Amino acid sequence: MRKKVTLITGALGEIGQALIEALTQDISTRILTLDIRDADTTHPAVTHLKGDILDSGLLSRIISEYEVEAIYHLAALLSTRSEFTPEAAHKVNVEGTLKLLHLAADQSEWRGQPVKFIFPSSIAAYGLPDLETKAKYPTVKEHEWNTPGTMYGCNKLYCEMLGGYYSRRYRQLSEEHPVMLDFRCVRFPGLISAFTVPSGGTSDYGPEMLHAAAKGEPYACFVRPDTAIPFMAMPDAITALLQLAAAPRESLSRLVYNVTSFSLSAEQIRQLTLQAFPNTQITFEPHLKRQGIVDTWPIDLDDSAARRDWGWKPEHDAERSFRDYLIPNIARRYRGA
Ligand code: AKB
Repeated sequence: MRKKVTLITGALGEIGQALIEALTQDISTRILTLDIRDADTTHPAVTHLKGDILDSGLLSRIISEYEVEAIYHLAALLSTRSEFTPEAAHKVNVEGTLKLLHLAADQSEWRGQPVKFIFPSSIAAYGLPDLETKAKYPTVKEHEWNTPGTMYGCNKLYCEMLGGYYSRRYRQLSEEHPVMLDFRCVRFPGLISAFTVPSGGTSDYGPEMLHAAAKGEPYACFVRPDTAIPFMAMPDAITALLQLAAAPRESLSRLVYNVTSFSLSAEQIRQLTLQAFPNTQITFEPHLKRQGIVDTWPIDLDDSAARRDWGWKPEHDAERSFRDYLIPNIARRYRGA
């Protein structure tokens, strides 16, 4: 008999580490993690596989040994990194997702029950043409401005569509299960964790500023002070993934949902950081390419569909994120540094 598992790809990334911690609170959930890196420590409920999502042999071995009930497909190259190597990004972000969608469809057929496929997308799926338009349309709905300017944004938007395509293609497993592949997606804003530092993203200036300040290091922010995009503290991001995964299928009116918590300019993040770490030197040295990317991302997201359909509501607004979650945990992490 194959062991029943929830599969997490890209499991050692920022979202993955926080998600594993949340999922292992329920000891009945067996988790299979996949990442190109070795895991330092593993929980008894977690089996880690080191490998590439593009390795078809590895994916076949997974299917032969495990019955995959749900997939959190987190593996991706983020926006800045994807601009250095766009074709490699396309391979990982699109071909990797396609392979996982196939695996999920296959597993669903075998089980006679849809596999849940939870996919984090991003504000990078939006592309506003210029700063005037960004200011004129500060809050965007899911169907608006779907003209991404980066390879990563194109990859995310296309994979959302692939998720929709495979859900429709394999529709109607039985009367009881009207869809075969249960694809569900959230578009995240920039995420900020107190415990990990992101790499390769373009919203990274927020978390980088805070972590540098807590370490007592100077920080040169790579975007202008007036640059504003939405953000979210990591615990809320994990809540969003888990709530969306748990929502009854019939309550979902769409496959892709915006979720957000608060929007801040880089200067506002600087001020909040200085309140906690007053001796930090934070300067602005905008990087042409990275600034160009963030300028195409919206100031805010309209997440009313998620609020209505599955009760989404972030616990942390900007004040609470900094006061209760980010500052105390980051300060503790680097105490003595
Ligand atoms: C990135 O900056 O690439 C990510 C994202 C906004 O999806 N953090």
